[in-house]
Amino acid sequence: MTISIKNIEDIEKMRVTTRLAVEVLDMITPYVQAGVTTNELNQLCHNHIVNVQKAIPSPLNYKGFPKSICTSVNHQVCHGIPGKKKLKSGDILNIDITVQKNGYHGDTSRMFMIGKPSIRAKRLVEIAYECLWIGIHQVKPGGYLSEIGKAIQQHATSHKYSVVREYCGHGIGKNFHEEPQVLHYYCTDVKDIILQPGMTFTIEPMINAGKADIKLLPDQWTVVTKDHKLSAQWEHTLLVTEDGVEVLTLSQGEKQYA
Ligand code: EYF
Ligand code: CO
Ligand code: CO
Repeated sequence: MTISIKNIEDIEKMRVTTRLAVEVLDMITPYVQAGVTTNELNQLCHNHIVNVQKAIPSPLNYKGFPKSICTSVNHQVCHGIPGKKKLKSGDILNIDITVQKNGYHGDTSRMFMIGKPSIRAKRLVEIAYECLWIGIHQVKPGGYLSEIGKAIQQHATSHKYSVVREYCGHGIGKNFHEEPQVLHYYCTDVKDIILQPGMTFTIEPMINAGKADIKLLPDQWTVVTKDHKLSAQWEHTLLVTEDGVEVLTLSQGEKQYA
């Protein structure tokens, strides 16, 4: 498969869908508190996407995934399945939202800190956010895809953190996952790609406080750190423009980073 280049009509539709994904994260934010279950957060997001946005939660039934959002708590790296456990003060949580509308997908995730997080947890969440933005700032037409992973890895390791290698960012558009794979580390084994205007993809680095090694829980979805140390992840959907990058899932509070 080749990398799809979006035309202006595609881009307009992606602007709509990516906005919806951001609005779900904004909607759910006041509910993310100690005592709430991730199942309850899933239900609120599902209802909003389906009933208010008249859209489709992309993860639901995707390759058999059983829920509408992913919720990954503490040492869970990604694809955490919402469940009955209540969030408690000190937890860190990633909520990952992908919405489909008018045939296009938009994908974004944020970290939430419940109550009073430890200094360690807060620092990991902050550095993971910096990793995302350092990756975004490598994106420009004529630039190399590999620069994204190189910069993210450099920043993470300079803070003694590690980068998960098994999961990556991805092209997105008419499909939830398209080419290219966006590695969050530097790898000389894969053919590099020159970025072109109209490419749309996510950057979503998973940054571990300990070692990079991960394992899959018996539920076959939830990815956790092998050493049970904390993990943090943030995600944006991006468009390569004629003169740089547009962060399609930019939120109000982030304008100063773009
Ligand atoms: C071990 C799935 C889960 N895949 C990717 C299916 O891009 C995503 N988030 O930014 C993303 C979200 C989900 C997802 C939700 C469900 N899946 C496939 C293969 C393995 C897996 O978990
Ligand atoms: Co996502
Ligand atoms: Co994604």
